[in-house]
Amino acid sequence: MKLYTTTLAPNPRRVRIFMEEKGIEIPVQEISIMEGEHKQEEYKKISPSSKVPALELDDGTVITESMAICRYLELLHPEPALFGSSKVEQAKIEMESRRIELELMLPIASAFRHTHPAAAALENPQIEEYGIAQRENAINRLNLLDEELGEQKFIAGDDYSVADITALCAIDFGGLAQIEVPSSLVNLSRWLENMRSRPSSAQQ
Ligand SMILES: N[C@@H](CCC(=O)N[C@@H](CS)C(=O)NCC(=O)O)C(=O)O
Repeated sequence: MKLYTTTLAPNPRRVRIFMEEKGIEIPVQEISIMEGEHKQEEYKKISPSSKVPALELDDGTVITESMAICRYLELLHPEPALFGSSKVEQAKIEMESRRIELELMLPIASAFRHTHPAAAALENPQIEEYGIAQRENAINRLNLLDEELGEQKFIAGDDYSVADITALCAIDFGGLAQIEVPSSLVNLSRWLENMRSRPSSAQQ
């Protein structure tokens, strides 16, 4: 197997943290998005939509989409279960993962892509007004997350899961889009400190 990854990009980081939590080691190949390597023909043969990460299996099968890669790895290495064990846990983790992806990660990524000069090559045209509106959406979602984390230790309940990994990667990436967690959000700040204290968070 080989994992195509980009350091500092939030989606590949989700996979790398997931692997670290499970103690999985896979050879990696770095793809530079900033240098446009993901748009070159060689990488397009691996990932036709020019997105990173991608996991290439030994038989040549390629899995893209970070959550599809993580699900595949969970099937190969079921413990610790990061997509939940019981039926209800699995449903709750799926629910919260989708909410975090659509309502937090996407607005943060859009804010970055439409406001940061370094992302101009990724978004043509860059629409700053749209980016600023997405920043507001992300901040509103951080407030809601703070309320939710007043009721439970982790994003999807009592246990650490892939939903926490997605939220951490989204929030850490937010700095590039001028989205920071206000210190007044004490529940979210506590959760963030907890996440950043896990050795897996060193994966970039
Ligand atoms: N839904 C995909 C998103 C993949 C994605 O957008 N990756 C970014 C890096 S975080 C990328 O490849 N961007 C390059 C581009 O958009 O040109 C996933 O979860 O893997």
